[in-house]
Amino acid sequence: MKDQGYDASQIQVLEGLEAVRRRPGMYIGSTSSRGLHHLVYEVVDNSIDEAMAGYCDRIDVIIRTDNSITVRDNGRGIPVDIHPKMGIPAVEVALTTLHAGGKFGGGQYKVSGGLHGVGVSVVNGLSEWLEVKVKRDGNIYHQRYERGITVTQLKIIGKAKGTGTEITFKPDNQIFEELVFDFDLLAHRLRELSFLNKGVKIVLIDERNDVKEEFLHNGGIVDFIKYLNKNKDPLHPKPIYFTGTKDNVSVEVGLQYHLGYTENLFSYTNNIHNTEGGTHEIGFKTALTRVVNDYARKSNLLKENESNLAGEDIREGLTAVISVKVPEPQFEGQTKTKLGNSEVRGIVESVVGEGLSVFLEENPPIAKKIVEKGVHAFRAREAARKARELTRRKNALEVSSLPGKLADCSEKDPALSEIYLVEGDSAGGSAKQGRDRRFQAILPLRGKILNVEKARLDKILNSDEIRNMITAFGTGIGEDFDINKARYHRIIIMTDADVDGAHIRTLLLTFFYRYMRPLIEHQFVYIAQPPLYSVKVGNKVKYLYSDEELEKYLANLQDKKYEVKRYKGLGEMQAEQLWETTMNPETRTLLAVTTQDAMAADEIFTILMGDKVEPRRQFIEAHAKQVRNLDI
Ligand code: 0RA
Repeated sequence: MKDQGYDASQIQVLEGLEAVRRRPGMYIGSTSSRGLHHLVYEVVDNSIDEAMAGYCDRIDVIIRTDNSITVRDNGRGIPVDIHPKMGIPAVEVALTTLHAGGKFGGGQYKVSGGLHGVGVSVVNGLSEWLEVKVKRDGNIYHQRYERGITVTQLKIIGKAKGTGTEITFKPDNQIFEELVFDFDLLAHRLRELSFLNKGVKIVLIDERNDVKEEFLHNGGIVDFIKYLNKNKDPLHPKPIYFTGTKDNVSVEVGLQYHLGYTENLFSYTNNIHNTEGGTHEIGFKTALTRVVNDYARKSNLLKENESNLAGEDIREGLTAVISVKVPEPQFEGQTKTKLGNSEVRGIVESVVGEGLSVFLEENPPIAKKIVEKGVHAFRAREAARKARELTRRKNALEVSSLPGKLADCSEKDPALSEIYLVEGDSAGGSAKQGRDRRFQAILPLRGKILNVEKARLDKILNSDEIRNMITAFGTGIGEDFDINKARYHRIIIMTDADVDGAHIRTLLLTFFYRYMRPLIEHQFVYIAQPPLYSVKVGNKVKYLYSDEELEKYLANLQDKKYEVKRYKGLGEMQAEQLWETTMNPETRTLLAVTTQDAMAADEIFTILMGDKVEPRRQFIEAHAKQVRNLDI
């Protein structure tokens, strides 16, 4: 009887994980680098669940030299007893059955998950091999799987002190296009998790080059806010923090104002970043606007005849983190990252409303500063609106409103058109000659474009370079931005491979990020990759795009005679060369700019362009080499 049951369930298992292998994208989004890293997050999420249940305070993530990954925790250990229906150990059920994750423990309240939470079996199915070790009841249990199929029975392999789970897996090269893990990417997510789960120590070890980083934040999201604002000048010394629980929904909110103008709101549900916001964010905004306006009136900082401050005025220069834990989260929106649970709105609103009223009453000097900042923002917004109307009217009056420097393409379909933003007039000239004018437009940009971090919208609009870009793109800017009016669906930044070029590129990205964000969200923005070297052997020329590439190529040349040329700027390249190496869609490489990581982007932008000189200098020195491939 038992054997029969085992067979039947094994068939089910094979069918389940076969489906995962046939359509991996359905389960982990993609089989590119992003999907690869998703595997790690999936396994770590399970340990985080164990931590949130209060049984685990340490998680180690190890990148092995063969690019396999170990995730180890000191939780209770995945149960090893025989599953009554399946007739195999519970741990084997968890690893070989689709959607079994977390559900087999009985009455387990699994808070993590959502977008992730597809279960460790998916990771198993997509791994060349996976080994699990469980420490429970004084024993170490071990089992191995290959491409999701059990290849050894669960065995005791030693004595254990304490309890825990250790999973090591090697992503399958039959599935993934990319197999190399990125330390910084993993570090970023693990740091985020450590902020969101205070007291859990997460250690990331890279055995490929002996690097180790530890994340532990007993201050939780208060530490998170400090981290986000570390290169900013705060308006008040300490982040403000509220917490509360109602109907099984727990809410944590941290916020701190800084002297800059940007609003940075990060919302999370069950540790998942909600890039599209949702009901928790609406509840937060509603409470903030109401309480600050009430306070402003009560304390006479807003006069009777003055209108209320708008939400966006009150959020200028605000960094906030909203973290909710919801038993059954519902996600909506284009990328399924928008929290939809309607009950959460009121809960967050009341936690923030009550907490903030008390805080403002008890801290009048800070309250006054916050209100004054809002009033200031309100006036600046009015000024910007007037400036915008002025530019709009001016444009309408001009006969041909496209900038004179723009060499437009003849194609009229935006989906087929691209524009190169080229550093310098001389490179701009080569690009104009080298391009395919049917679908490639060229806009040369001169000098250092305005430093957008320091300036307000009304000032930015005064810059010729910026106005040329806005007109060429056709989209408008800020509140008026309309992606449907974009004249090109590819906007390609082409700068020199030196520090100045990196700086201009970052300035442009900052500008897009702050004022034309949908361009980035729709993946309209790209970075061109001009070669760094050419090597001439006889009359053959080979272009190389990095130092490593050059080294490899030269090593293979052995005794042949060759001539290396290093390109310092695009201007040194002939028009045909520029076409061949950097602009020809058949042969070029473009880096797509993503918002995958608004937080890291903001950090880099702020460091590179904020008012503080020292962190900027340090950053440029540390990253001058990599900055070429900045993927923000
Ligand atoms: C279900 C029940 C129990 C623990 C776990 C799952 C568990 C799963 C993972 C995955 C990675 N680390 C984990 N740690 C624990 C509890 C069983 C009990 O009552 O002891």
